[in-house]
Amino acid sequence: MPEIAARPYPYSFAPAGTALVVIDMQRDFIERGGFGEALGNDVSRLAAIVPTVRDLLAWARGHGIRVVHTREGHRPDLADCPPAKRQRGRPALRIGDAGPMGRILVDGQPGNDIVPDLAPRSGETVIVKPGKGAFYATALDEMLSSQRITHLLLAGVTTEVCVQTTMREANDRGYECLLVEDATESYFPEFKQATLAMIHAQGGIVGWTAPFAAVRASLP
Ligand code: TIU
Repeated sequence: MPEIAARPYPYSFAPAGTALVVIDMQRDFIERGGFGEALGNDVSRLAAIVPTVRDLLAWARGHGIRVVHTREGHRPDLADCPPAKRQRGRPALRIGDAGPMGRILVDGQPGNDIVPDLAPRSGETVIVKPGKGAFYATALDEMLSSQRITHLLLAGVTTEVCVQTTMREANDRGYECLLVEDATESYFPEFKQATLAMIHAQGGIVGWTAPFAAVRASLP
């Protein structure tokens, strides 16, 4: 069984039972004029991980590891967007408002697209999710369990919001989860570091973390 040199201890996985889940690498969070900037964030830090996520995707595809992409996006009628989420933060541009990349955080709008370098390939699953966690109000769990997936490698943005929420949801559902350290990023570097630490603390209370180099080295 391949093994990744991970924290807090080595992570074993069978490629056929493993999926790479790339969370929300969409223009809304990575480019100017989207939801991330509307919330008051400096979005420039997030683009730096795109080359690593691209290499991670190539590695997974090359080894037959199933790939799942997620996007945080709402229906055009916003029926799946709780008013509390839309009001939160009192931003100048709210979910559903017209912005420079189309309606903010709405499925089908240009801003909701995954960045071109990481575009899903045919045969890969794309989950559009209304919440921070990718299991909430989606068919992700049913899809993974029907494919007998037991292990998840996670990447994407932002580390402490949608990535950590998804990883905790997955952990509670019994998946063995590893977060790829340099394939995830936050608007707040200190939150990223704290998230990595809290995931692998207490003997891996939420799961494992490892850099992409260690993931790649597990399957040459
Ligand atoms: N604001 C923030 O850090 N993140 C989100 O709103 N969504 C995701 O993390 N995808």
